[in-house]
Amino acid sequence: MNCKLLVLIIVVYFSSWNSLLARPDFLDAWNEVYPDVRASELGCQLCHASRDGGDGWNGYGFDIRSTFIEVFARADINASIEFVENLNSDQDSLNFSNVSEIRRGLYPGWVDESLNTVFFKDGTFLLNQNSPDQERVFVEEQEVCFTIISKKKRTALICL
Ligand SMILES: [Ca+2]
Repeated sequence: MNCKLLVLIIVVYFSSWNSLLARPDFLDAWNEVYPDVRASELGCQLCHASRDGGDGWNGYGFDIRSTFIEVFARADINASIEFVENLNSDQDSLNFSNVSEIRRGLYPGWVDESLNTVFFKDGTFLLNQNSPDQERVFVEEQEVCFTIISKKKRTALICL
């Protein structure tokens, strides 16, 4: 076998292997930041459009990806995850932050019905994409929320 061909095969093999390892590493990091929350049940689709991960992210995944590359120079995925907590990455109409959705057991990257945008590495995007799960674990656009204030001046957000 030609030596250059052998080197090429080895490089392709290990670069593929590394990219396969990267995705579970990112999901593990996410689970470290938010242990025991329902959103992790989505696996790769917490952030990616496809069940198998890869190119194509929901707004939340793309915000994390952009932060990871542009703010933290690919050095700190945990910090990147925390950095986007206060964004409304899925653009839900109630403006719930990512961390607010995560704490409510909702998916921070998906809204109800086919109102989602999927973003790709090359800067293109697809509008009006379906969420990956039909269960009610994302903000419903018709959801009604209001704030109540107790006699002790404590506030709570109630959503119906
Ligand atoms: Ca949101």
